[in-house]
Amino acid sequence: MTSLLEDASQVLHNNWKDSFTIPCEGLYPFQWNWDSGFIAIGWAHLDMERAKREVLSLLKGQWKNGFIPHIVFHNEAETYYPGPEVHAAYLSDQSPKTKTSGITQPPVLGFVLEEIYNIAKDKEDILHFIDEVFDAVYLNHHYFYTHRDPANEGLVYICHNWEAGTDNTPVWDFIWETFEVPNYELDRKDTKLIDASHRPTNKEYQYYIHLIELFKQWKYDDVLIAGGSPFLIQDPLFNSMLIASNESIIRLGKLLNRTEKVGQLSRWQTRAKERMNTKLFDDQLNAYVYYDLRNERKLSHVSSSSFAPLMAGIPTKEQADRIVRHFQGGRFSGAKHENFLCASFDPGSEFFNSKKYWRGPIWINLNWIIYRGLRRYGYDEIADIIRKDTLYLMEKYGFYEYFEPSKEVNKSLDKGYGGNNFSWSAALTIDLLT
Ligand code: 9WN
Repeated sequence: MTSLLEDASQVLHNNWKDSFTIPCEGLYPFQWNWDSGFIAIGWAHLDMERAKREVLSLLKGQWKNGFIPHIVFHNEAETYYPGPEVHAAYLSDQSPKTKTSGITQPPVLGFVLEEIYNIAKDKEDILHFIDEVFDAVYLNHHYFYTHRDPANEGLVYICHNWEAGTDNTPVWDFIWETFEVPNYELDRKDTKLIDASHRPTNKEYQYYIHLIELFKQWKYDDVLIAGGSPFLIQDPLFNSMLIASNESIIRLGKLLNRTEKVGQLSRWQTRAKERMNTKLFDDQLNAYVYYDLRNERKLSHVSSSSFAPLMAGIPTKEQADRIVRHFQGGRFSGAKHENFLCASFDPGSEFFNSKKYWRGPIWINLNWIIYRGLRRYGYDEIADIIRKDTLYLMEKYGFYEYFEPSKEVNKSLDKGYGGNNFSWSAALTIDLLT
């Protein structure tokens, strides 16, 4: 093992809590939905039984209607806000006994299962496991297409910025300016644990909490949320993850002879891919953008989420060629390739901030998603740059949560941003190295 691989493996071992992996000691002390997916890929390389446990633990939080929450509170911890009592998922008649939040995150589980299948040496054993969890993942996709697509158009909505996974992307600024919020008493812990200037502001947290308070009033009823939530977005990353997961469970379903479910998934899939291209591809920006259902408008901004459709095979070759220009002397690479790939928000925008969370810094899961997408379309050279940049940042700073994109600024830094020993940074490094 190289030492980077050993160090990455150590991070996962340290963050393992008996049956699941926390994203980061202190900062994120519970099980998170999409984190656990990326983490399971890392475990699959090291210890297949742990990869399976990770997935089973996440599914313990699944609701009766198929919904999978963004946090599962298996354990108690005082270092995170908002905890289970703020989310109060028990208000919904769909929630399980296990404490959870009442909002979700990008649905990566379907393609994670296929990744695990591909990594596994004992195919029979892993297929047996996938057989066990297949219906739960199918039910989750069924939930999305029957509860999160009120106009029945093939794209699903998210109702909270935490559902996007990209919590404070500047795109949400344009939603916050559409409504007022009361002044909630916040009990933030994150800003005491790491540099507060790298985190969202208190004003932004007022919006985050306000949405949760509304959903609680509505007992997390999807019809009321779709009818009243001021945040109702078709997000290109979220829909791409669902489409990539559909594709994977269609393939796995065929191996398992789940003919009827494969048929239904394929119908959702065809419509979803078409709609991504007719509704979310922006011809001027050469990228996928966001649609604000509440205010019926496109939010035309380019973030790293705009490139995620590559991984799900959504763009035509011509669209993909146009997307790739952002990395070849375009705004993300910089004209002279002065940036590491891939910033989380358009570095040429006035809203870009290279240090602040999802407003600019590089995130390793998005790099991995974009790397996979570029490989899928045969852009091997540029995919290789993303892989090299990712491994360079890990090697130089360690497994931080996010990183500075500017090569010049990086020269004077000795660490990354946000939490350290962050699980998905380690897990996906393992995958890129093996
Ligand atoms: C809210 C756990 C999560 C990631 C998100 C990331 C951050 C949480 C927070 O941490 O969000 O879910 O409290 O800031 O934005 O993508 O899943 O690592």
